[in-house]
Amino acid sequence: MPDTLIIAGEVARPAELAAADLAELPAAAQIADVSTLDPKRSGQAVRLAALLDYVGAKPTARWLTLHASADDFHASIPLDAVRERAVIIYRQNGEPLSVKAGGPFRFFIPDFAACHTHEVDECANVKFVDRMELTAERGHDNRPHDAAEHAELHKKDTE
Ligand SMILES: Nc1nc2c(c(=O)[nH]1)N[C@H]1C(S)=C(S)[C@@H](COP(=O)(O)O)O[C@H]1N2
Ligand SMILES: [Mo]
Repeated sequence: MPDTLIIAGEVARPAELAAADLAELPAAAQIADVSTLDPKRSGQAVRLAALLDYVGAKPTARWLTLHASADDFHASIPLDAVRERAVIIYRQNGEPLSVKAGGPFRFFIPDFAACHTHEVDECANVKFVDRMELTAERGHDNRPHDAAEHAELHKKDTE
């Protein structure tokens, strides 16, 4: 499992960041306790908007693709829909976010739609994100399309 997060594509300054680098982003970028956004979640996060500023996202960046090479899961979402609300959870109790919790980096949209109902749905809360790619056009996305595919995917959670 890679312990860095790559941010690439339509950005002025592509970056590869460790959790310690995220922790050094300014206080305004940090969410000390994610349960304030969603009571079912916990940990420390940084705002997507702060990361976009850090890498210098270009105006040509319209889509954000979240890649988890660990299990070959990918979601591509319109950047404008998540720019100001999505966060990346990267720590819990002072430790790197565990794989069990979707770490080391977990994308999280606080007010997601139900699974497979919308481009920005719960399925886009990608766990084990190792690369975030900004593009002009939609990128790779293999989220489940319907309830049957979704049930099949979640069977893996318990295997
Ligand atoms: N890497 C990765 N991220 C993933 C998935 C996955 O299979 N692999 N499943 C997605 C789906 S379909 C859902 S509904 C949510 C479930 O997150 P939760 O287990 O934290 O509720 O994670 C999403 N993130
Ligand atoms: Mo889902």
